[in-house]
Amino acid sequence: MSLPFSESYKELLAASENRILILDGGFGTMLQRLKLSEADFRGARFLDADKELKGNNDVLSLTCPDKVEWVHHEYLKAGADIIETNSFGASPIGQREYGLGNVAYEMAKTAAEVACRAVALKKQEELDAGETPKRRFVAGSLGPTSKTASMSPDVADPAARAVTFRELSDSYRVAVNGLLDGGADILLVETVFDTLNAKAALYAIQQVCDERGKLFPIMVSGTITDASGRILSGQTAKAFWHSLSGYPIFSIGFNCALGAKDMIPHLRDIRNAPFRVSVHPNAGLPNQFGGYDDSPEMMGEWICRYAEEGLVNIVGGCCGTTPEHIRHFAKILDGRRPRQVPPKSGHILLSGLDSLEVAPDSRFVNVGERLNIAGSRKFANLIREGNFAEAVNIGVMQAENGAQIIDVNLDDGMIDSEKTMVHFLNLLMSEPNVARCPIMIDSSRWNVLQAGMECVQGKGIVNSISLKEGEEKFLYRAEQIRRRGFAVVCMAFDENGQATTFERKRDVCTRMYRLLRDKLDFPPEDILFDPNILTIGTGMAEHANYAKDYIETCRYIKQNLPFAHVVGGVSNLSFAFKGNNSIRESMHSCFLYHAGKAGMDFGIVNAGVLPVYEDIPEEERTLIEDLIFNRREDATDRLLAYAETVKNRKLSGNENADVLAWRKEPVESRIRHAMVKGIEEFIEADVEELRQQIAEPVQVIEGPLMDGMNEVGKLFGEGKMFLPQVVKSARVMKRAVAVLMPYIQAGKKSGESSCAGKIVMATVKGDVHDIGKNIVSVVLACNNYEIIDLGVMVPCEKIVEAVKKYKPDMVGLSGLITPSLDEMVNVARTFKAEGLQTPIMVGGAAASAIHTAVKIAPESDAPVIYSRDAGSSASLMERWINLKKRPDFLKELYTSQENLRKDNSRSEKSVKTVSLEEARANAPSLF
Ligand code: B12
Repeated sequence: MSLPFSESYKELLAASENRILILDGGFGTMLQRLKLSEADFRGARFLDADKELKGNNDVLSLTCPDKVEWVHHEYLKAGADIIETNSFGASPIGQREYGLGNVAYEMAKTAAEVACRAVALKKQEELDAGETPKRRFVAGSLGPTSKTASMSPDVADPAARAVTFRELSDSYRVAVNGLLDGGADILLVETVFDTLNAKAALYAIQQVCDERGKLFPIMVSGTITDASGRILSGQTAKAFWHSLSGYPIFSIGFNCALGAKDMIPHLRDIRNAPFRVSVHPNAGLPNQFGGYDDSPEMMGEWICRYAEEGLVNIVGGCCGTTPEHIRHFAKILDGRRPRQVPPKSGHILLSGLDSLEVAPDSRFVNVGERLNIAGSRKFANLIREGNFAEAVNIGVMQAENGAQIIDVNLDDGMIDSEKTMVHFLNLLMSEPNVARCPIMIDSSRWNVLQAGMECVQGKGIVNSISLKEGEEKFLYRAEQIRRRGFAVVCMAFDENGQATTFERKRDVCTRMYRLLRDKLDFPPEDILFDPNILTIGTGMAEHANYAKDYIETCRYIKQNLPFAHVVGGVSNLSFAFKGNNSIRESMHSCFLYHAGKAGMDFGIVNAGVLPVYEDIPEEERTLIEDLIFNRREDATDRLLAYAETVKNRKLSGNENADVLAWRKEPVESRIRHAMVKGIEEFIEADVEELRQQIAEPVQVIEGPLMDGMNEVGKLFGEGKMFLPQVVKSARVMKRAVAVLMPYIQAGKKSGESSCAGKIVMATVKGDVHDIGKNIVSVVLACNNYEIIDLGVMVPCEKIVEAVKKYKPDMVGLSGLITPSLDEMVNVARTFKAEGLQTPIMVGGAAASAIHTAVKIAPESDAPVIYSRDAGSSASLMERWINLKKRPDFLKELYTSQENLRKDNSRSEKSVKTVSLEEARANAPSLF
């Protein structure tokens, strides 16, 4: 349910419109100045407290309110627009260690009252001075508590948790009520080191907002703990944002742990978040004495950079910062434009430890189906035997083999599904190799879904809810799902049963969509419909249109229910052919090909075992498609008869004797075939055979291996191949390249023992492709260049660091996906900002000469060179390093890039549109 904004929300929106708001600074630093004793902390009220209270800053709101008010007042005088209440740990769980949990509400309320008093005092001072008072805000601070909900406190038991989501949300609820009763304008969930704790806080806040009938502004601020670029519980900055993307928050950002400089990459990571962005860094990293060294001016330099890059809307300070810092920040940010909040992309944003964004041009997303008791006997047995470690391994293997989301279904009559779901998910979340993926919690029982969501910090998907038990339950559950930070699968099922025809599927899905949008304002991109993939080929006439109707519904949903997605469990389709896996897999492949084209964008499927659509014999495809589209009455009989003839055949995976005909072909085609099919068995022998026949080992790569890879890329792009199959091809390629490496290296230019030059190589941030980069590295190494390989997904800052450290002659950037192009521009821009003159050589399937000339080169002071392949990289390097050749090389480079830019601007101009008036004025006179 969407609530009206509170007054403070409207005022905050107005205040943040045209300027960067200033938040206050460190609280502890200020208290240290006061040198408070244990007696001060206890005051008269807690004289007899059992535990030591010194260090429990929150108690000071009760025992020394004047001192707390003094700190607030200092920050207000320094120019803070927003001050944070002294309530970081003022919740029952936060106070448990001091034995003061029972006064947490009072602490939070008093903390807000004290802050409001300070604001009132400042206002009075301004009035007394004849000034127009500025609207200042009190942000109720909600710290993370010392417990974490998604990590185990016990090394021996990864499933153990010190606190649950519900305990946390109950505790936060007390604090939120206290803060709002005390007059807080904003609720600030801060220093988040575990996103599940933050979700518990947001859950509590929404409950309280409901009770009060209005939405208060919510700020959320995470803490990136170290150079790993992740919060303590393992999420990247982007995954953290994705986890919170479905909540109605005012701002997102980061605080604590890092200094102002080190915040920059993380602020860039959340650049596209459709919320305001806040940052309150420490005054540097703590020194050996636990103090902070960064002066206001030192921090100010970086803070100006935030503003110049348009990264922030709210800036303050955390540990070690003082009113002097805040005064300086207020001064340097005065008159600077705040970050423009980008509109929502409309893409579903998911996360595990890593982020997953599914845009309309993303390929089909495959959801691993092996962690399903009903669908996998092996998994079911492991769970029933209590062998959870092995069961988790199945998940790890799926993730390694290309599953992008992991489905978990523990519905079984013989086990306690709710308890098992919690235990299993806790274990799964402790295994980074699978926890990096978003989770799909799959159950027909609401209690299991609810318990599952409360174990997961990432943004996953709940599978599923429906109208089976009426609108009220449907809406309640959807709202509860949103509040736990999940997207939802809505199954086409209503009070009258499962929708089986196109008309029913269309009507039920449309009804659910309208309910979610109109009653709850549910984010449309977080809605996935499951219009039921039902079994065909059963011999029953009423089942004949099942597949066709599903595909028709996919098309309808994409055209009529904006931003929504379509999902389905594919194995249902072919149950009638149980026992004949070969034909079942072909059916799934054909079905996915057509449903995918019609708009099905998520599938619960074991995609790694499916044959490539093109490889299914034409006769078989026709028979299957006759059945799928119900093109003839005898379609089932004909496919059944055919199925008998291919029962033991295998089209996918390692092929058996009767389909080894391809082994008789020439070696180049065998290599291509193995690449496209992902067959590892013969690749080493074949590559060796070809190597002996040709002059240069690298030609094996640039020839049949690359041809095979390009074919894989084409089929993948056309939706005829799925990611797990591409992973298999990549493995074949890696094995093949490994055979060739020693020979390529043996061909290293002899007689030139000294290094010809140095190159830092990296696949840019966000991109995992490394096969090409590795080949280029080997080729360059063989030409006597020293290679410093930074690996894949390399953040810009690491590249800058490496350039400063190694002083290379060149930096090589690889990028194969479109977002890598922007990242390359970012690297060039950052080099310029850092005053680095090192030239950049870009390559990889996404890069191109035109993009390099038009978008990257103009951002850089140094040359930016595009290289088509590994071979040309060596000669380009040589022409740059050799000082005699360099002038001609640069002349040629700059001229060709200038020409490309001219061509580009000409073609842009040629499609320039004109206004309606101009068009009318230009209309031909025909009469
Ligand atoms: C193998 C592969 C994968 C493997 C990568 C395994 C690995 N360890 O590298 C896996 C399965 C992991 C994968 C994942 C994905 N992939 Co992929 N993948 C491919 C595929 C089929 C082949 C890439 C390859 O290795 N080619 C062989 C090498 C040798 O060629 P190359 O890299 O281009 O390198 C040569 C030159 O370009 C040059 N070069 C390369 N780098 C550099 C650097 C320098 C400095 C220089 C000088 C030269 C140079 O020299 C090399 C040798 O000559 C391509 C299709 C294609 N045709 O490229 C898709 C492709 C790149 N992938 C694609 C996609 C969409 C993805 C995913 C997003 C899919 C998904 N939905 O999750 C993810 C990406 C995840 C991420 N964040 O990066 C798309 C990208 C589309 C786009 N424009 O954005 C492609 C084009 C497929 C397609 N048609 O849709 N993929």
